[in-house]
Amino acid sequence: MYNMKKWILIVAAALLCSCAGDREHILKVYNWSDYMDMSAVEEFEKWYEEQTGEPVHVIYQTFDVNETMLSKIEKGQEDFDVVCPSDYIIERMLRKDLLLPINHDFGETPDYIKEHLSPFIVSCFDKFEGGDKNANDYAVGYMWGTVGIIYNPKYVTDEEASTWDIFRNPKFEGKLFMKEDPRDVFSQITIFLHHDEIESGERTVDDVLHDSSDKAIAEVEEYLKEVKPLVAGWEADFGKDQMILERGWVSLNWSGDGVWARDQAAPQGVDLKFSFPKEGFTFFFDGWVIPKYAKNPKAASYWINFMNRPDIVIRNVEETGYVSCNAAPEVLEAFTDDSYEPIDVSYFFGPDATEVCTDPVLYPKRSDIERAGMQHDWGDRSQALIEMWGRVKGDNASSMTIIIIVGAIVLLAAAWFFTTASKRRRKSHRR
Ligand code: N2P
Repeated sequence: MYNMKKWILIVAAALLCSCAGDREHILKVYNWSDYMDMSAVEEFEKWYEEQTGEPVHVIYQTFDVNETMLSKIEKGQEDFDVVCPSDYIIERMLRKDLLLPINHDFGETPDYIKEHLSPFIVSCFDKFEGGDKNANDYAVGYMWGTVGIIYNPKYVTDEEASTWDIFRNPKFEGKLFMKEDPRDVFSQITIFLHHDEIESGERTVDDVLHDSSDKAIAEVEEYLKEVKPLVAGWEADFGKDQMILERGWVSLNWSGDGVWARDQAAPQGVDLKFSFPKEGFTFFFDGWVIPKYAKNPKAASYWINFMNRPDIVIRNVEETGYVSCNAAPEVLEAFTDDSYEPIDVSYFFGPDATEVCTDPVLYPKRSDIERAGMQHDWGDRSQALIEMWGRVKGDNASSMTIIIIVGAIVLLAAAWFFTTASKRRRKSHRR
C-alpha cells in the first residue's frame, strides 16, 4: 500500500513538473471570436521556432464581450500571454497597471510592427487615456473599424438606414438585431440623442462620449425601453448570420461584420449594405496587449510581430472582413479594387493615397472618419451602465416571471376549487 502511494506521488510530481516546464513553450492567446484566419496560428508555431530555435504551442481561446475578457484577467488573474481588447478596455488595463510593455527585441527577425503600423493608428493610440502611460508602449493595433448599421435594401431604404432612429421604427418590428454590448450600444444612442447639440457645435462627439452622468444613462435607458419590444434579438456574434438568412433586416453592428455578411450573402442572392449613420458613430481599435500575469511574454511579442507580417495581415482581413491597423504597401495593393469609386484614404496609408479604389466600408472615407468618436474608460461609472443594461434587459424576464407566478397561482386555486367542490358533491351524494 505504501509503495502504491509513493508511486502515485512520484507520477503526480513528474506530471506537475512536465506541465510547469512546458508552460514556457506554450503561448496562451485570447482573442475575439471569428477574428483570425486560423491557419495563421499553426504557421506562427513554425515561424517562431525558425526565428528563435525554440518550440511553441499556441492555446487559442475566444471571447465575444470585452468585459468577459477583462474580468478573467483583472479578477481571475488568468495567465493569458496575449489578448486583444478594445480601446477603452486598453485604457482601463493601463490605468489598473495590468499590462507589460511591448518588447521590440526581435534579434535578426524584422520588426513588422515598426515597419508597417499605420501612423493614423499610432496617433489614435497616443490619445488613449491610460493615466501616465502611452498606449503605444503597451499595445499594438490589430483591427479597427466603425459601429454602424447592416441593412437589407430589399426591405429598408438608404434613407431609413441613415439614422440611429431606425431602431424605433415600428415598420421593422421583429426584424431588428441589437448588439449585446452595453458600451457600443450606449455610445451610438447617446450620439443620436445629442445630435442637435453636436450639429450646432455646442458639443462634440468626443464630449458626448465622455459623458457617463446619470442623466446621459437615463436618456439611453428610455430610448432602449422603446426599442426593446421591436427587437428580434440581442446578439454578441450571431447578428451577421441572421442578416444573411434574412431573418433580420437591420442590425447594429461592427463594420467588419458588415463586410463579412455582405460578402457571404451576395452568392446566395441576398444584398446587404452597411451605413454610417448621419448623426455620428464610434470607431473602435482592438489591439494586442500582454497582461502582467503572462507567462510567456517573449512568444507574445513575437506573436504581435507576426500578426503584422503583411501576408498574414492580408489573410486575416480576407477571412474576417475587418480592417487591419497595418498600412504596408502590399496591404494597400491587396485591397485596391477598380470596381470601387476612388476615395481619400491618405489619413491611413500616407500622402499618396488620396484617390484609391477601395471598399469604403473597410476603409472609411476621411469625411466619415471625421464624424466618428472614440470610447474611453469610464472607470467606476461603468457599473452604472451595466446596471442600466440589466434593467432594460431584465424587464422581459421579470414580466415573464410575474406571468408564470400568477398563472401558477390561478392553476393551484382552480385545482383546489374543483377538488373541494367534487369532495362536497361526493359527500352530499352519500347522504
Ligand atoms: C468579431 C469581433 C469584432 C470586435 N467577431 C469588434 N471590437
